[in-house]
Amino acid sequence: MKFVDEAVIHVEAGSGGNGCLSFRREKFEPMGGPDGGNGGRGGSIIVRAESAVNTLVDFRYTRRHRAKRGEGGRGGNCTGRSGDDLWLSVPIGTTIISEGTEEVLADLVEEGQEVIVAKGGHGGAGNAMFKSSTNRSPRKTTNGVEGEIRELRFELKVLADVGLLGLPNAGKSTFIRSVSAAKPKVADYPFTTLIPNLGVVAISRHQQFVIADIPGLIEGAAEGAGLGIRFLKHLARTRLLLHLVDVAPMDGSDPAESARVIMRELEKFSPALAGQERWLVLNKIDMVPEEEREALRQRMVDELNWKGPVFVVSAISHQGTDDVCKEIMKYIEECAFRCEEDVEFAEKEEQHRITLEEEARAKMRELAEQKALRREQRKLSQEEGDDEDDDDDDFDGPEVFYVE
Ligand SMILES: Nc1nc2c(ncn2[C@@H]2O[C@H](COP(=O)(O)OP(=O)(O)OP(=O)(O)O)[C@@H](O)[C@H]2O)c(=O)[nH]1
Ligand SMILES: [Mg+2]
Repeated sequence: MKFVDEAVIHVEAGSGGNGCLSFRREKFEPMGGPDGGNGGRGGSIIVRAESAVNTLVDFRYTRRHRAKRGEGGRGGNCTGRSGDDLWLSVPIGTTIISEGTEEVLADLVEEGQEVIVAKGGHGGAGNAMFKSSTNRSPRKTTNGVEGEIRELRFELKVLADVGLLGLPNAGKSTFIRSVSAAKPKVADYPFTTLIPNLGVVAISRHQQFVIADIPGLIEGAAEGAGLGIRFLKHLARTRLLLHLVDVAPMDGSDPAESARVIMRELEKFSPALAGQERWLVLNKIDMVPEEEREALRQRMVDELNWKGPVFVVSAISHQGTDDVCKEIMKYIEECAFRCEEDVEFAEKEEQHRITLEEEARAKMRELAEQKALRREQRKLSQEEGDDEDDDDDDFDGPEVFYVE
């Protein structure tokens, strides 16, 4: 199944049915009075978050969604049948944005959470409604109200507490494999991971957190190089980032410089994301002789002028990974506790999240515009006889799944 994290759809709620014009005419009641019923209500369109849904791919194939209109009223004071509501299921973590105005209509982050995105129109009034002491036989009716019509954008961001960051081959997938039951593919070539993978890390029966492994970043990612930064937006809802650095890269490159590459890309993508709590995790330490490890750690801290927490691990042999997870759990619990106790802190967190999402959205838009421009230019040059392939940034792959 394709992993799709964005879709634009068109929704049309049903219009209300029209009111009916009718008079009661029966054998011994020739002047029975008005009995035209009201029209039924039009169906609304409701979006609901469901854990059984993992991708927005269905909305790529079906873009128009229409709810039924209400039926017209009938004689004998019969109200028309209401149009059925239309339910659209989306994955948990989907944000609904009004295309054009960019207004965020809803953020569906819990199972079963739902929102009406287009309201069905009211039914029109039948002539029976207009009967009064002065007008006993009204011929007036009203038509049903039009249902709401909207262009919506769905944006899915996976929900994780912790996000993994790093160059390709840093060992992100190996790390998530070693600490959770998730089993993303691991290989010694770059860009093994093409879509986000989520894993649940269980510290104890009641203590667990979700960790997200996203495709590796490379220099120039903010300008669209490699798989680009489209997956960075999935880190927008994390509390903590783990920056994995390969301390013994096969190409002999400098680990400190590799770390700086990621930091620069992060900064370009979103200063808010770059400013988020981030821990340095020096991976593949099994490749470094034991007596050199402390010196290496110190050198990295000095060169990067690193002030935050640093961990030294070997994801492949589980060395040090449990310690990282325990510290993460502690940090997440402290954050959650502070959010409950300290209103100011909670507000600051919320504001940070809003800024981050705005920055991420602006960056994605900028990249999409650049891409459209490039496509346009390519089209022009193709018309002039140049034939280059069009690139497509949809990835085929399994859906995002939680593994416990
Ligand atoms: N020696 C050693 N090798 C490791 C360690 N962690 C990962 N590797 C190896 O590094 C290579 C890349 O690991 P991955 O986990 O696929 O790296 P990644 O960061 O997920 O890479 P992308 O998905 O391409 O971004 C694989 O060959 C792993 O076996 C480690 O702690 N020690
Ligand atoms: Mg990977």
